[in-house]
Amino acid sequence: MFTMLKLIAVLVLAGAIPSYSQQNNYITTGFGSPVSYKDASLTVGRRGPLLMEDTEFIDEMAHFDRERIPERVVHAKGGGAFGYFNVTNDITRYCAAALFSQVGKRTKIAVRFSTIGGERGSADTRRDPRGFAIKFYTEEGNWDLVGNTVPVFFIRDPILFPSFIHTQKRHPATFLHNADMQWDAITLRPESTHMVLYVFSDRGTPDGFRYMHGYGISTFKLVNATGHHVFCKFTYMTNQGLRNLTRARAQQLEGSDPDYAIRDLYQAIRSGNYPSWTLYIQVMTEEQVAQSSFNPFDDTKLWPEDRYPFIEVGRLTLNENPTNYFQQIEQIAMSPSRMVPGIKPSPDKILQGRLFAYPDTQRYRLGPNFLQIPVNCPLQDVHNYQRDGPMSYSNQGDSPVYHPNSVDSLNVSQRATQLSPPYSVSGDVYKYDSGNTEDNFAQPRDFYENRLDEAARINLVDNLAEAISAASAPLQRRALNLFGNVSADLRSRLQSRITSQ
Ligand code: HEM
Ligand SMILES: *[C@@H]1O[C@H](CO)[C@@H](O)[C@H](O)[C@H]1NC(C)=O
Ligand SMILES: *[C@@H]1O[C@H](CO)[C@@H](O)[C@H](O)[C@H]1NC(C)=O
Ligand SMILES: *[C@@H]1O[C@H](CO)[C@@H](O)[C@H](O)[C@H]1NC(C)=O
Ligand SMILES: *[C@@H]1O[C@H](CO)[C@@H](O)[C@H](O)[C@H]1NC(C)=O
Ligand SMILES: CC(=O)N[C@H]1CO[C@H](CO)[C@@H](O)[C@@H]1O
Repeated sequence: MFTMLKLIAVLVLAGAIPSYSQQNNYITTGFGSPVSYKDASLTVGRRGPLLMEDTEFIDEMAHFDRERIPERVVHAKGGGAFGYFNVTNDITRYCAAALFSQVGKRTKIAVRFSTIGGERGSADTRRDPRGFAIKFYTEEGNWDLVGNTVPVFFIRDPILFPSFIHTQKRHPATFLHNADMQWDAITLRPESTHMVLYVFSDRGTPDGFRYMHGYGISTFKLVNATGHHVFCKFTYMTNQGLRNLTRARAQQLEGSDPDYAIRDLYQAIRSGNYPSWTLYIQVMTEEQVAQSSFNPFDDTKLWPEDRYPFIEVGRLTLNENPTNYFQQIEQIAMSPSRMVPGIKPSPDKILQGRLFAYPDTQRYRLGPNFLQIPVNCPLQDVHNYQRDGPMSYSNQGDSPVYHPNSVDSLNVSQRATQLSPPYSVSGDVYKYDSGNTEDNFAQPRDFYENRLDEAARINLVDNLAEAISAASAPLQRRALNLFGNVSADLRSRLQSRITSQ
């Protein structure tokens, strides 16, 4: 990786680590000393026992004992690649972020695709939204666009996230997936209806990672060079076309080829068949926010494209496979809190909760110095007053450890200050439960009636009926009530397919 090479070059120049005048070609311990024999441990006689003094054995075994880091609490199974982003349209009237400054400008990117609910060894083709996260290595720091492949989210308040995820994971007693937990939570929180319809449509079983769109879902704020802002949603559409698996095929692949999507991506890139996506923004001014009939900061809602048209920004191309999965994909840390000058958070409650959750879990999953891992390193030097902690690798030498100081000549960037203009907020501090106070069904109804054709409706009903049938009778009735609020037609089709209610 280029960042790794740069880091090593810098350290070598600074005299921090010795440079090797010649490469060796023998096997070593972790501390670099040549191993005497690799295929046997040190024993007293032919039949053992082993000796404590076999430091080569202990070096090998003790490292092995610590090979696993915690898997991601969500999005544990995934694959990824590297590539570049190329600006194709000028959006500087909305956003002053350096990566958008010029048509034709290229920025290195890393992408990680994932399923959400399953463990790290689970099958790629299980019904689920997919994660689709992009890290842009810009000249003003790393910007992470952490999206999913369906355009809406199942809740609009982040405090419900841990509970909702628990219903997608395993039952505490049986360690089995449990349809009652899932349908209990879904029917008690009707704001989940919109996402549930997407996930049980064909969009819930995409054909690998290359044939899906990506959506930032959470609403952000873009600031332009004169300090004016708009609110924004990000969408990146596949140039390969949307493709999905039938339910039967997806279920078959769960058994026969659980790594189907990871393999497909790797092979496509290896054969020079580089997948690409076109990045768009939708924008809303403060006036449009004030006049909107729905809350633009509600992650269960789409911004209708007839009123908020897609504005092209550029093209994302993946042309480089990882050379070391653990170092480049497992250890990559994506977070919506990683923004660059010109991109800011909006009041979106889900986003505000996410700003805390990702770096928090990454400090736990990878350790507090996870930003020093090469794949997470920015292109430019880091200058701050954070020091030490486990595994600190680039500890900024002898530069001052406090601010303000009279020693270094660093100051904040005027550009970053100008692109962070003050804004006002007001309101009564309160726990506002929006489960039933906002419209939960108009957009799901539009999805069912207008966005799906009849063939897609048939698949949706089929997929939903199978899943609801696995729940107990009272929950089946609640699910029918829920979908009856979307459409009487959907309810009656489901009713005829669910036998035990
Ligand atoms: C309250 C809402 C949410 C919370 C608390 C939350 C929390 C998390 C956490 C803790 C991780 C693991 C990160 C890691 O270990 O590195 C994660 C991963 C992820 N989340 Fe969320 N999430 C939320 C909503 C969303 C939404 C709305 C999206 C899509 C727009 C999303 C997309 C992703 C993706 C793509 C990943 C995987 C990133 C990767 O590939 O490393 N999440 N989320
Ligand atoms: C980047 O986009 C510009 C503008 O559309 C185009 O002229 C150029 O060929 C593109 N470059 C690459 C490497 O895709
Ligand atoms: C920033 O946006 C405002 C409001 O739309 C506009 O008047 C101004 O010209 C924009 N600035 C730049 C540098 O594009
Ligand atoms: C740092 O920048 C701020 C704002 O541009 C300025 O007011 C301040 O004097 C600068 N401080 C130093 C030590 O240069
Ligand atoms: C939906 O409509 C039914 C009436 O058929 C009602 O009883 C129910 O509470 C509504 N809401 C939900 C979330 O199911
Ligand atoms: C919505 C959609 O594109 N559905 C397609 C999913 O894949 C099956 C099998 O290829 C098609 O028949 C559907 O049209």
